Parts: sequence; structure tokens; C-alpha cells
Amino acid sequence: MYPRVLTIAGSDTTGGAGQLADLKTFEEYGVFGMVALTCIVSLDKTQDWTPDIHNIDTDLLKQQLDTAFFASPLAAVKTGMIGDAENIKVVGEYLRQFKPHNIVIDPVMACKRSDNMHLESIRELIKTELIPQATITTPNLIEAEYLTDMTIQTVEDMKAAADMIVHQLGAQAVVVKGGHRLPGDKAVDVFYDGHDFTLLEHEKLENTYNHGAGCTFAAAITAGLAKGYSPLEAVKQAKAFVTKAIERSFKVNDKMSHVWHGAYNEAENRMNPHA
Ligand code: PXL
Repeated sequence: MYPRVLTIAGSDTTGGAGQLADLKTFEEYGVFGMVALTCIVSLDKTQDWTPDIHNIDTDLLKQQLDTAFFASPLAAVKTGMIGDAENIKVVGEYLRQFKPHNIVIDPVMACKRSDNMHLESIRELIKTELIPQATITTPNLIEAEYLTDMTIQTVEDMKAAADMIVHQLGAQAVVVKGGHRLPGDKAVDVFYDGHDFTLLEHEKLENTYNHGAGCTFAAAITAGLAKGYSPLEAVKQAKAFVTKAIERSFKVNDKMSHVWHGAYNEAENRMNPHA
């Protein structure tokens, strides 16, 4: 039986990030994806394609969570963008009640080019309701700063933030994503499970077309955990998966460039009668 996994996330209509990235990634990993939608993100073409976040009503989110959690045992659950305080509380309650085996918290607190996530109303709740339940959480540098109130400029800073996220905020493990913002020619992610730090280094990719990379990485970790990988194995495999997705990303238009979730398995060759 295919492991079943649930993503509790928003919809990026353009298909690069959010629950679309998650489902596409789950399929590539061979796990069966379900969705509880938290918000719909549309882009305002009259405002330079600025994202607008439309939160799903809390009762409707509850009905979806009821459906998913009661429908079938879940091998793993991922959370992504939850832009509304009440919705975060509800997700926290369901996770506490159902205690899924593997919980991946992607603490999405900023949407590129948009400040309409009402950060202050959700930041504390992400820290108190979601992070303590995480098997692993996947902040980027900005999110790690929001979680810890630290300024992060070096790998040592990343380690200190990882230590705090595990020992003070209560996640079982964390991977702090250095990405492009970290000075130097290497992209470095710091994995920490409360005992050992592991640095995952990669040459910075020329290609900066990476919309959806964060969601894809966290979704890949979720799928890996559902398949029985250890957190570190899941992170390493996810890194390989998302690196290929970034290498093969493409320009959607002048403003947007998306990762190609099918890159690792060359999904473009599937169902090809001429292959
Ligand atoms: O990359 C963060 C993110 C998460 N979820 C949704 C998004 C975005 C960024 O655009 O649209 C739905």
C-alpha cells in the first residue's frame, strides 16, 4: 500500500509552490497525497503580480482536517502556509489530537514580494502551536530569524538558531536553509537533531529561478519520512531532489520562474508515445 501523506497548505495558483508543489513532489516520491487547503494565493497582475492571500474560513478548514484525519491512517503530515491565527490554532489542535507519526512544519512566514501575511499575528502561534510538534521543521534564514529573534549571518549563527529551535522551541529536528542569502560561494543548510550538526553544502546554483523550492524541499522530506527514511536521510534525499528541480526550473513569465518538480525522475518523458 502506498504511504498516505497529508499537506495542510495554501494553493499557489501558478503551480510552483504550496500544495501544488507538495502534491507534485509526493507523486514523484511514490506516496499518496491528500490536501487540506488553508488559503488560496492569487497574483495581482495590475500590481506587478503581487501575491494576494485569501484565507480559508476556519470551519471549512476543520471539515477538511476531519475528512483527512478520519479517512485513513497517515504516514506523515506537512504544514505549509497558514496565514491566519485561528487556522494555526486549529491545525495545532488536530496535530495534538491525532499525533501523526511524522510531522514536517515548514514555518512559512513570508511570501516573496508580499507583506500581507500579517506576520505578527501568526509568528507566536507558529512557535507555540506548531514547532513543538515538529518531527522536523524547515525554516529559511529569514524564518529562522523570526523564530529565534537572532540575526543570522554565518554558519555558526545558523547552528545557534538550530540549537534554540530544538532545545527551546521544542522541535525534534531542524534544517535551517542557508540558500542564496548566506555570504560565500556555497549554499549551506544546517541539520540538527539535538545531538549532531550536519552541514549540507552545495555550490550555489547559477540558476536563481527557484519559486517553489522551499515547499518542494519540505514536501520531499515529508515523503521520505513517510517511506521510512530517518530525518537526516530524508533531508539528504530531499536536497538532491530539489537541487535538480532548481537546475531545471523555467521562466513562467517576466516576473515568475518556477522549479520543475519532475526533474529528478525526468517526468517529462512519461506517457510519451514517441519515447
Ligand atoms: O513559498 C512559500 C509559499 C507557500 N505556500 C504558498 C505560496 C508560497 C509562495 O508564493 O504561494 C501557497
